[in-house]
Amino acid sequence: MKDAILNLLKKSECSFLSGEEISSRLQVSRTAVWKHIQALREDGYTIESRSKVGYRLVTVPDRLYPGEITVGLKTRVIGSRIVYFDTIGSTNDKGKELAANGAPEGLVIVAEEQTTGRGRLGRTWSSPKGRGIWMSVILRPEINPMDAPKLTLLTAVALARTFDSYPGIQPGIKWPNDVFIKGKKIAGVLTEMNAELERINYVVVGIGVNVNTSRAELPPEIENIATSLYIETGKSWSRKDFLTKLLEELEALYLSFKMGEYAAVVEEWKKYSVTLNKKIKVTSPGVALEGTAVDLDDDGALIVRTRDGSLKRVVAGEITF
Ligand code: BT5
Repeated sequence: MKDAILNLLKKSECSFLSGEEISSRLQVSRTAVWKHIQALREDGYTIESRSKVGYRLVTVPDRLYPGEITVGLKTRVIGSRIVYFDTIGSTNDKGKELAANGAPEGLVIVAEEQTTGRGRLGRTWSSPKGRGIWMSVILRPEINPMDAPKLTLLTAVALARTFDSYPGIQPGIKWPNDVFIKGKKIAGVLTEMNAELERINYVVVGIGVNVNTSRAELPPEIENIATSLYIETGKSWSRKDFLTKLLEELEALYLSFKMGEYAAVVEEWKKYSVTLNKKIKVTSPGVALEGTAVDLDDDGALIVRTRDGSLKRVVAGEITF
């Protein structure tokens, strides 16, 4: 009901809508309308009220409320349900909990702030309140668990496409999961899954994007290696618009992936890559090698030419330049 009232106020744009009209259109009492208006105000909406005239929506808060996101969202699967938290430990942990309890594919968990945001291998992910997009998506692809890393690359491409739509922003993807702008990390992906030997139960794709974080808000340990859209452009951007575009790109890529069209994703990944043709060091469980990143194969594995000229295939791990 709260969302229905909000939508009516949005539709009437700057003009006043009487309490009587709202109550008759939505078949609720005037008192109920008033209570929901109060609740919307508590959520941060500025609603002007004039006696005998009615209510008028003045400003919308900078929040990632599901009602705000779904209104203009053109997806079928990704974001078909959005679960919102003001503050949470980690959206990936919540995603795993909900997925284990049967949450459907496409459910998105989004939070204004994470208190224990995670990167890979137990690293921390800084997630200050209201400054970025800290979200997770539940997927249930019918693929071999060995193919799950492809989802990380696919998500990185969705992120790169989204950044690409911002004026003057040229995103680069560092294998496997980082998005960089001018040599600094602006977004990361953490893919976690629950699987049996040959079957995936669920995948939780966690995405962190620095949108409006200022330099002063970056923790000292990352201030020289991280950036945000705000730092790069000198102005704030709508997190809602970024999230909407990202969910749409993610859905387009995921649906074509499910149809078996992964080669095009790999090609696009290569186009955005800042890893290929660079001298790199790779560390992954049980592997440590140096060489030149020469290609990404059709499965999304990195092909590295080592000093002796041999080609090595790396499916997961960490690279440094
Ligand atoms: C990642 O790990 O890049 C994956 C980040 C995924 C974060 C999302 S937010 C929503 C969801 N819920 C979670 O709990 N996590 C996911 P990795 O490649 O391991 O990089 C981690 C490293 O990036 C850290 O050790 C820092 O050096 C750096 N870092 C931390 N916070 C950052 C930030 N906000 N922006 C840029 N770099 C950051």
